[in-house]
Amino acid sequence: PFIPKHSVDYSLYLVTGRDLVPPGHDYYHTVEEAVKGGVTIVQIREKKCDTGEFIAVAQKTKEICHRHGIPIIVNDRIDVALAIGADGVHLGQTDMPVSIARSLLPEGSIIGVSCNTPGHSQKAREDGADYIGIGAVWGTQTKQLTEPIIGVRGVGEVLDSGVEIKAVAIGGITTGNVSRTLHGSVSVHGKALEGVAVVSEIMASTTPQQVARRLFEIVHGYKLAPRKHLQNPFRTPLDSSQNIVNAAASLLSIIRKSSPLIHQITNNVVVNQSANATLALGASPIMATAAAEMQDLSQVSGALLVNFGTIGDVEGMLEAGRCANATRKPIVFDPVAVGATQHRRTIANELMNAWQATVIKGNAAEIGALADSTEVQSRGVDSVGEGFADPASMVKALARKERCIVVMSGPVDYVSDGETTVKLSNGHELLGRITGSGCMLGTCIATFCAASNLLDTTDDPGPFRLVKGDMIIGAVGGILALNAASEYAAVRQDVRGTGTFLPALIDELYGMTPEKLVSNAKVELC
Ligand code: 3NM
Ligand code: MG
Repeated sequence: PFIPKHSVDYSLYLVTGRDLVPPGHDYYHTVEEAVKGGVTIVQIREKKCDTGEFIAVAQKTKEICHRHGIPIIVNDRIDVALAIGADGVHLGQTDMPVSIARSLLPEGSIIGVSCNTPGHSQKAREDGADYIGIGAVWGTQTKQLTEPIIGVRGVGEVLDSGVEIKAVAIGGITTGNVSRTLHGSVSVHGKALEGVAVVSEIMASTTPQQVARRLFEIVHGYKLAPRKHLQNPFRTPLDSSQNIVNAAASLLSIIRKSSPLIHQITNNVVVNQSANATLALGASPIMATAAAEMQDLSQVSGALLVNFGTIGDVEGMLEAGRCANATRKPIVFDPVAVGATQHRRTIANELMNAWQATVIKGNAAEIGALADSTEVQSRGVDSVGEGFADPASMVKALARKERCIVVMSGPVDYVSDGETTVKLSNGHELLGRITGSGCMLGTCIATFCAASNLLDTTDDPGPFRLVKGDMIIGAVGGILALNAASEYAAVRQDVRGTGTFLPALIDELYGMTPEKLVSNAKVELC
């Protein structure tokens, strides 16, 4: 083989499809343009033509690739790979076994295997494959699929079983979802993709070079800084709790000054109180649920809250999140009672496949369910208390897995971005005695995250950053606000029980100041 195996770059893997090339465009020109745009490896895939034609097309494609210093892989056909001196082969689950292909091919040949399940990737690793192609991650028109679409979370599971093998995802990947694909496709052990494989996005394009360049930039940017979708280059140093508290408290002034629109899809138990909490903080609520209006709303809103307490319009939730990611608005996801029913687990999975949450907020039972923890059994909406031997590590691990901020609320609240973990111990016990205080917490966090996003005035934050501001600061701000308000409300003369506590809580959010937030804060770095 022309390219040494160890130096192969899987960042942008083009799989060919001659039949997809648009009328008036030439296949070889498309491949060459794509390579110039940044394709790092090509697989020639011909499902319909005779062997003679396959060899002729593969030979010419190889010349283009090698002229540009990148490897060429042949789909399925060992004979064609041998005939043209390809750098390797790509094998499907029903193609020749890896060991036989290995014995027939020259030493140093690259062998890739298509994988759809953790079992496939485990076997590919045992068989000594060099890389795996995991798919289909999204729906695709290019190939008649014989296995289910697995979504980004499914890719994460397949990655987990093939730990040492390089992996790309394939199936329906476009410039629009590549960022989501990379961010979402991560195993619990933190293994990520080496790159993405595309067919139609490049082959069917009339501007293959531009499309390839765009894809490459996103993949490359992501690989340089896999968690960068959360990172503000001007971010607050997170090395002292006082820094964090001060930065979080100052966001309240931004909220009051800019009055961001907070788009909330929430459950019908709490719509009214959540909207009032938003107004009390100085922001504007809009409680819209129809999918058809999400695109327009995402243009004008400052943040999105998706709380699926009474799971209504899932289409609206899916579309709202997609639009929020596209317009770089923070998304707070509140997976109410996610562990309680299979339906909720399925919908949570579907939502998290479709978009990248900025903050996931839940009580111990919900966070435990998302983390697949057996330590805490979900009991519907009622949290069972902290419940974890080491809550800080659990929250941090989930933040790493989901690549977002995770907030676990309870008598003590934990917040982590996967690196920094903060513990907040203020708040009043009455919060746990009224309905919807957790939902209001989601609202407060979304409001503070909107302010943090506004604070960052970077014009073009690059294709891989999904939000602009410092979201851990936003999350801490939202928690501090509700906790401090509860403490002030609980000691008021006019509060005689849970019924009078709720309006008092709204009053105290209304009367909140940055100074009060700072003075009530009990924040520690874990
Ligand atoms: N293999 P597009 S999906 C060739 O799931 C191929 O293994 C798949 O084409 C798998 O980028 C696929 O146009 C087609 O969606 C991908
Ligand atoms: Mg095959």
